[in-house]
Amino acid sequence: MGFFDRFTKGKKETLEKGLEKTKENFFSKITRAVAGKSKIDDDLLDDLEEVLVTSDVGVDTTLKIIDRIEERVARDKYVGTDELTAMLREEIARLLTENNTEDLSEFSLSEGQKPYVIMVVGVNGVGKTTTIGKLAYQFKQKGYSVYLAADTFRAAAVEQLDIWGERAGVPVIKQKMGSDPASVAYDAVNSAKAHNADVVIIDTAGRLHNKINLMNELTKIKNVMGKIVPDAPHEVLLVLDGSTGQNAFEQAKQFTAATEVTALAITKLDGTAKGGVVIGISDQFRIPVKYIGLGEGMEDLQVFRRKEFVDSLFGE
Ligand SMILES: Nc1nc2c(ncn2[C@@H]2O[C@H](COP(=O)(O)OP(=O)(O)O)[C@@H](O)[C@H]2O)c(=O)[nH]1
Ligand SMILES: [Mg+2]
Repeated sequence: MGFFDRFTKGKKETLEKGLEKTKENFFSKITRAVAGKSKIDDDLLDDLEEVLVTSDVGVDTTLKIIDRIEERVARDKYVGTDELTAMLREEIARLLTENNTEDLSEFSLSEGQKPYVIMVVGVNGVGKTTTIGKLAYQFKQKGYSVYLAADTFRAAAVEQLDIWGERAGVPVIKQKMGSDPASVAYDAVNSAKAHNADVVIIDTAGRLHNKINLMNELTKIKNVMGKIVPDAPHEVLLVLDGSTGQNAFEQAKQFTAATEVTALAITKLDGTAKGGVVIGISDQFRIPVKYIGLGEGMEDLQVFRRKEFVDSLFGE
C-alpha cells in the first residue's frame, strides 16, 4: 500500500470511528421504529421523524427529509421497510451535496494581497484553539508559511496556542496580556505581512456577553485588519461543539446574526451520539461546514466531505 492509500485509509478509519456512537444510536432507533412493520406508513414516518429529531438533525431539516420520503412512498404505495434506510441515505446525501464547497487551503491570492487572513470565532471551550493548531498543521503540510495570533484575554489560552504552534512548527505572534482584541489582530496581520507569510490565523477570545458587544468587537477587529490587508479577514471561521447538539445550532444563529461568518467547523464528533447535528447545520445555514473535529490529536481535523460522511454514517 502506498503512502497516500495508507493516509486515506487512516482518515477513513478516524471518520468511521468518530461517527460510531452517532451511527449506533441512529440505527438502534431506526431498528426499533421499524420492528414488526412491513411497509412504510404514516405511523412509521412519525416514528422516523422522532428518530431524526432526537438524533439532533433539527426539526426543520427533519421535516424536509420526511416530506421527501413521504413523496416517494406516495408514488409507490408498497415500499417495504427494508428500503427505508436506503431512501434515508439518499435523501440525506442529496441535502448535503446541495451545499457543497472547497476547503480553506484552496485559496488563491496574488503576491501583493498576502497574507490570507482567517479569523476564528466561537464561544469558550468549543475547540477554537485546538482547531487552529490542527489547521496550522494542515496549511504547513501544504507548504504554506503560517503565523498564529494569540488572544490575550487569558494567560492559559496563550500558553495553549504556544503549545500548538510548537507542535505544528508554526510561530505564534504575541502581545502583552490584556491587550484589546483589535490591537492584537492589527499587530498579527502587520507582523505576518512583514514576514511575507502566506496565512495568518487569529484566535479570538470567546467572550459572548451579548449580541451587540460581540458585533461591535468583531466589526472593530475586521476594520483594523482591513487597514493592512484590504480584504481581510478573508475567512471568518465559526467553531461549534457538535457534542452540544442543539446548542451548536443556537450559537450558529447568534454568530451569523452578529457577523459575516464564511465557514463552519464542527468539533468533538468523536465520542458523541449527536453527530446528526452536522446534517441539520449543513442544511439550515447557507454557510458551508468546511471542517469536522474527530479527536484531540493534530491529525484529527478533517475537511468535511459530504459523501464520505454519509458513507461512514450508513456503511458502504
Ligand atoms: N474529543 C475531542 N476534543 C476536542 C476536539 N476539539 C477540541 N477538543 C477539546 O476541547 C477542549 C476545549 O478546546 P479549546 O481548543 O481549548 O477550545 P476554545 O476555548 O474554543 O479555544 C480541549 O480539551 C480540547 O482538547 C475534538 O474534535 N474532539
Ligand atoms: Mg482557546
